[in-house]
Amino acid sequence: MTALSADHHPDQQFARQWAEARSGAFDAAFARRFEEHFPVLHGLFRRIYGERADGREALAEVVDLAAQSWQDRPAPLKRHDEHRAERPDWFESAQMLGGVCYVDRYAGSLAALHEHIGYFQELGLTYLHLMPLFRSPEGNNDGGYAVSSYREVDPQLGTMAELADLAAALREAGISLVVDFIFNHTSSEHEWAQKAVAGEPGYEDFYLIFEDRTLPDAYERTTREIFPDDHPGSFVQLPDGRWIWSTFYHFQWDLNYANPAVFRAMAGEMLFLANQGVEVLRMDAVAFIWKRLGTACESLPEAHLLLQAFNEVLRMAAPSLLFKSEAIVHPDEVIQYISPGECQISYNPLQMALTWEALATRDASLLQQALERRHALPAGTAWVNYVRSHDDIGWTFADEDAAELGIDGFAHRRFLNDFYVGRHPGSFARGAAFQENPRTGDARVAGTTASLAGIEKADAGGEDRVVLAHALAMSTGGMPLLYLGDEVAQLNDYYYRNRPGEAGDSRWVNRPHRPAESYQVRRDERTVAGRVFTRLTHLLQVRRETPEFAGNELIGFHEPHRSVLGFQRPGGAGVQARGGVTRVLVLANVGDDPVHVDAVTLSGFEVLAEDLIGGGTRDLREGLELPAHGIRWLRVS
Ligand code: OTU
Repeated sequence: MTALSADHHPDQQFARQWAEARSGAFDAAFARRFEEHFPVLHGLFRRIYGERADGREALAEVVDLAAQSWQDRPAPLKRHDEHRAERPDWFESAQMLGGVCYVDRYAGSLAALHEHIGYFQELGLTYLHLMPLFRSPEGNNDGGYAVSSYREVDPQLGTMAELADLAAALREAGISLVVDFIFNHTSSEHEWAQKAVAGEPGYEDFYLIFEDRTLPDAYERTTREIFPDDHPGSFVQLPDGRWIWSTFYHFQWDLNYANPAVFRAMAGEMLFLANQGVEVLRMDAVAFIWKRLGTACESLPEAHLLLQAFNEVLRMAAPSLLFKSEAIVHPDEVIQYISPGECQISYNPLQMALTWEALATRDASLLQQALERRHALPAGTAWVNYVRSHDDIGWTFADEDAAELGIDGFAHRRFLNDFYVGRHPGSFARGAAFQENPRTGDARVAGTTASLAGIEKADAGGEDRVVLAHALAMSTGGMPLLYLGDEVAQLNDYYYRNRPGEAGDSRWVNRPHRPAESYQVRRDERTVAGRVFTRLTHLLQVRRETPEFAGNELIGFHEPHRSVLGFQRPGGAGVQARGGVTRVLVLANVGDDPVHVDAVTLSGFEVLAEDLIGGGTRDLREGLELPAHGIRWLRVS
């Protein structure tokens, strides 16, 4: 595909005239952004939809939606847009800290969440991801990832007005509200889905429905099975015998983005949410949104064009909103979604998986290699570094990278799965297998941080590993994201097996209810919860006070022990502008034995280093003791 920039587009004239015709109706702020973004959006539409007349119609409607949405945008949100524009790098600061929770499991309801804002501030949260909270089918709804209406909150959690209230209260407290935009699929109960199946004009092509198995068979020759426990392949059969594209659960039907009306409809839902005060949309399952016969139907070029086009729409009508990419795929693909014009922030699944890999093997080599090779990002973007999510851990490292270190990817994944589900002799972990596919040997692992790290099994290194994993997420560069409850070492919830609608999906093992008792004793260091909480909150405070942790720049630091991970953080432009010549040296020991880092290894630095975690000064001529699972943050020059 050629990169047709709008400026060189033969039909650029159309864009201009079109802009002029409309701009009379726009206020100055919108008109300015329209002029900047419309040509790009137009170019993207041409690349996605070609010359189709309905493509042009959809584009015109999208712009009308954007203009209307801007007009309707509440004044406080417009002020917030301006505020963000003054500091466009706000999300790269060392002050950023994310949290994630389920509304029902953490608080009960949207209204009840207000009571926890004080605690969120105590932790220092600046970003709160509420797990899917939209209307969804009864029973199994994939934890809300099957959406029946993007404009209605699940009545058990509250109302859309309450969501907007909560967004305002969070904003007031310095916390950005993040919600999922589940845009690859809707639930089978969504109005569009019902209309599509009924063949209602205008909706027939909203989904991918096939009369017989001919095309599904052809597609399935190259697609991957994502939820094989639910159904084989990528399609499910409708009661009338037809087949519909269903990448995930059988009740999640993939939208057909080859139809421009789908883009228009989803742009409308996105703009609606932006005006409720949502500041970040977590773009769910980005890799899957475009299909082409003969390909894996993942991460196709059009998936990127669609995200860029959505991004242009938002830039016009809700300029401060960010997209967060959820691409849990090969690292070469993950990186492609991250740019200021596509997704400004992204989960960092590689660092997450390799942190667990290093803890299991007691060897930091693969993680060290990934940080040196795959951590860099374009300016104006940031990683979201998490220790675990509500999902499984997928071992998404690149086989090529592993091979360089003499590791066979397939065998290593098998080892990691066995290790983390506790099948490997001597394993400290208590995890559950997710979507084990006997045909391909593929599997993933679910479990809370504390259970995977050894606390549930009362392993001596358990608490240290929880702290170590979080310390890495706080220091490699990017925003750390805490799964709320993990800071008080919550354990697996095995009761999901007795809850209908959850029993068949082992990810529920790592989605416990708010651990109220652990929170109560979080100041009591005689308890596990108290010790983990005290150590983690200390690290969080140090991170906030360490400007070198802003931004994303990372330089590897080689320490000869295989169990030691080393890197330096020079800090962002802000630190350098203040004439800073300091950096933070991070050393972490993933092994079960202490390590002595000798003076020669540290001889490139001035002799005195500031120990940011332990306090005081270290004389590097004496070398450094790194305890088992120990971490050091040293300000060096
Ligand atoms: C996402 O994850 C969500 O995080 C899951 O909770 C949902 O079930 C799913 O989408 C469907 O909406 O397969 O196991 O990147 O790994 O998008 C998690 C590819 C998933 C997938 C990811 C997906």
